[in-house]
Amino acid sequence: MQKINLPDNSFMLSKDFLYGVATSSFQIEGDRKGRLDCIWDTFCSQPHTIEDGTNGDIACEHIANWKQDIALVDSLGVDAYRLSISWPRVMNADGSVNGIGMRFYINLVDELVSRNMKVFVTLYHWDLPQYLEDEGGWLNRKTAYAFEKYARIVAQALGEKVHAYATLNEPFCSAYLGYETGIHAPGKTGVANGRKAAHHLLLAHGLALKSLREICPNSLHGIVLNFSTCHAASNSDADKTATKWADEYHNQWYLKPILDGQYPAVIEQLAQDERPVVAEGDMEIISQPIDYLGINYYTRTVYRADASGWFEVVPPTDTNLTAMGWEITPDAFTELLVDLHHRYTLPPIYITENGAAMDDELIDGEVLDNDRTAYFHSHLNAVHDAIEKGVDIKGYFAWSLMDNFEWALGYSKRFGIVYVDYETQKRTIKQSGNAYAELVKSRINGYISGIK
Ligand code: IFM
Repeated sequence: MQKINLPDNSFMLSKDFLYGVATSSFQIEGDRKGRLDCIWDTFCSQPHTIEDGTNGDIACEHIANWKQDIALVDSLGVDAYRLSISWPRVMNADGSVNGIGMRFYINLVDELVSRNMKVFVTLYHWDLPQYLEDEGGWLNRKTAYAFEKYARIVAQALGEKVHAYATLNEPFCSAYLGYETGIHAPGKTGVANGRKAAHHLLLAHGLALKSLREICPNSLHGIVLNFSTCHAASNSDADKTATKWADEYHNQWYLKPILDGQYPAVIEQLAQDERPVVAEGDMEIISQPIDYLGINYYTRTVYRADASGWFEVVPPTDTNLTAMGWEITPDAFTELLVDLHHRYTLPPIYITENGAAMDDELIDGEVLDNDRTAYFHSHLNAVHDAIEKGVDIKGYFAWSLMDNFEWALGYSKRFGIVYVDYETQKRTIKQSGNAYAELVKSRINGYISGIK
């Protein structure tokens, strides 16, 4: 069996380093009847939005199978589970609480705590209630205040049983894919829309953070951002400048306001009517201190300058790709982490997502996904290298616990370390899941550099 190995003296082989697995509500829960509609329900019902024409109505039937699923997580020996709350499952349109929905998450958190696992809760992993989208969604500043209210209610219900709250998962995807390119729900387009949505998401983060901290002062509070290392296609000044713009537009746009209280310089490249309206005090709300930063990483992106000098993506020519067509670039992961460490005064970091979709086959009850195990091996070693270079990384979550609804690609891509047969809902731990569990279980108590 392919293994995941780390250097003998690695901090990541001590129990001071946290390992977990991650999921999100819409991608696994199913039970659409138990909640209000969200923007992904609407998006999935429109023609040509989802590659395989599917939706989240059933998904992994996690609402029905949650007890077995949590037992499965526990059987991997991990320290933590990262889940997200479905806003339309816990809140009614009139602002009252959906008691059954909230009870589901209270039970889930209690079960995890009783099994000695740390709970990482993300409040928003893209499933905006449709009734809020009907009022403009993230283009409406009021949505940020609705989010604050929702965050308060969840924090009051789950309290400090939650080890770490994250306000948002990957606001880049919500804003850019959802409101700028339209390939994600709600399918809106335009630079002005994308930037406006991003600003309101960041505002929502800041407003909620303040409330979360008040209600649960002993939990950790942060945000989860995704990054793709930006590489220039050539050494030409034009390509290098375009790549810098791309990095600022896609990566730093979300981090710099939080850590430095300002948008990156690329904002000056936008026409006035494409820039977000920043009200007085917004940047102070957005830039409150966070206790940790969640980083999601999958691959790098190569850019070149287009005819106008703006950036465009150069598709990979490499053949070392995942089933998503994403290049496998662990060195770029270390580079990203070290670069962020040098640019900013970072809080402690958790790698909140990392993993790969591969063309899995279930044969004789087994999935021998050596390719995914190799991906975890190289990327965990990339995290080790970043730690050695001084980056304060406290933990790592594999994406994902189990195969699930991969957004605009439906169920055609499998990211799980557990295989899901969608006909029977049978779960089978893949070879990569066993390798991950073995790594997790091989750790020692305490950490003495150089000695394992
Ligand atoms: O499945 C997604 C997840 O919801 C957010 N981060 C990236 C994953 C893989 O595309």
